[in-house]
Amino acid sequence: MAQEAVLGHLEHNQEIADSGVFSQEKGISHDEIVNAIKSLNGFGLVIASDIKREKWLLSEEAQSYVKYGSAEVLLFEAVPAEGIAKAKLQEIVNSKLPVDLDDKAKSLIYDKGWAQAMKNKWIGLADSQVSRKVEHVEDKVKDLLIQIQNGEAVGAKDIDALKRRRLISLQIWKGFSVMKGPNYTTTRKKAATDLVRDHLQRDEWKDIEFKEYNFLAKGQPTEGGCLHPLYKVKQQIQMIFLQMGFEEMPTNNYVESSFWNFDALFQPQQHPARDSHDTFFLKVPSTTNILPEEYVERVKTVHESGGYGSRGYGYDWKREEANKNLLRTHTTAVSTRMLYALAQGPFTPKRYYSIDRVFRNEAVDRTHLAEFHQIEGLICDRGLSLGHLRGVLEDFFSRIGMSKLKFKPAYNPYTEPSMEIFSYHEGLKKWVEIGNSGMFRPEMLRPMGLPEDVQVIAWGLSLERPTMILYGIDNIRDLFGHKVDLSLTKRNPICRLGLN
Ligand code: FB9
Repeated sequence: MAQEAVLGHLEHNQEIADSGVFSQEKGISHDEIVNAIKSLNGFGLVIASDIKREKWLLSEEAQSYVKYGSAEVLLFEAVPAEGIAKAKLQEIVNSKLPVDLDDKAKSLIYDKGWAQAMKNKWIGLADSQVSRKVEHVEDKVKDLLIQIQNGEAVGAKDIDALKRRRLISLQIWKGFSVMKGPNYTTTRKKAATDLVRDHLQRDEWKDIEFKEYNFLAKGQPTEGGCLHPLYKVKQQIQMIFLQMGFEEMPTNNYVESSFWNFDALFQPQQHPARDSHDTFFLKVPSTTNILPEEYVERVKTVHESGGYGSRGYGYDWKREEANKNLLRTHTTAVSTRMLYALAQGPFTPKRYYSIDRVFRNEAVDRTHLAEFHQIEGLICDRGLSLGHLRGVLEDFFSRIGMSKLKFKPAYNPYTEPSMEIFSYHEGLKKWVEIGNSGMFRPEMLRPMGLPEDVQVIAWGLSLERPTMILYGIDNIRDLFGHKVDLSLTKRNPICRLGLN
């Protein structure tokens, strides 16, 4: 319709002088007229010349100044010659404004008027009393805005001053003037997009007009599956473990007994972490009944009276406590099972890793949910020391792109010594806690049956923390859980951990 209107007008007229005026005369939107002109110009049916007009638009605040006077003049006129208490001034200014103006607008006009009148040194304030500093003022701002509204020229300095007060903004209008082009015709054949059988059969192909290919057109977005950022970071970290010779541990049991999750790790039964405020215990089935009885006895003994150089905790260890089922609070429960299994046969050194969900009944906030994915690595070998632990941590974290590490003594019930791990994050310009580590205690390893000279070094971190930092996500609910925006999954970039 727009193309026909343009071509039809040029049949009896020399030109379309202004596409904006033309669109109003024809009752067709200017955007449609512009698109039609561009298309006709592209095929030489018309010749289009750019028109550009600049127009200053008044803001709502400026329009109220044109009606009621500028804020500073309203404020000045509200101050009587004998002065007035500041507390009463706003009431007087408001009384000069229309009643239907909302309170927020009135308050804005008062605040701006006060600031400008003080800046102009029209008023003064002493002991909460406002007084006039000049006898008379002119409302230059209102006059300038009326000039602009009438399309009259205004000096550059005045324009800048009004722009700085956000009273005016520049509107740039672009349009075309149009004349007949070399290929002008009054009616335009619909451009064909493909050469088809009919064109060839009916000899039309000779003078068909084909639509131009738009090589810049974006292809249809491909729908399909996308990998979640957590999964992508997990894959990268798995590759690092595998490159370092680690084997994955079977973590396909969220439900665990308190025995494997706590007791076997020498975590005392009265430890606060074993309280239902920190741990999710199961109602059904509430207890386990399959535990390696001989090993359980050794664990009971080490808790009550120690052994292997330890004096134990000296409390009455209860089997029913160990039988309680829970959602594992750490993947170290799996590490314990793996080390116990390793101790049942002739000892061979092992490197194990796991990355899977763990559950903690803790207060949730922007960076913590009641569950997270724990990353854990361990090395079990003869004669390992803290030096080996530091070495493997330097190697592991450098592969994630964190080479500047610091270690801080820490406490874990099942490791001694233990260290918190920190790295200097160049992006965040600060030291970031990146994990925890330690050497499993003899009270944990010896009851399993591992030889006296075998040590285990281990460390852990979360999958969510590095993922949130790498993908710039500051609320864990935007990463994990039922409120995740699936488009985040579709648009997030590939994961490239610092490859050292
Ligand atoms: O992941 C953690 N921080 C982290 C890790 C990587 C990272 O990479 C960025 C790209 C640069 C950034 C941050 N942390 C461990 C440290 C803190 O976030 C901490 O506040 C939260 N921790 C979790 C536990 O909190 C309930 C992270 C989680 C954690 C802590 C300890 C272990 C595992 C996970 C462990 C262990 C362990 C210790 C000894 C032996 C075996 C396992």
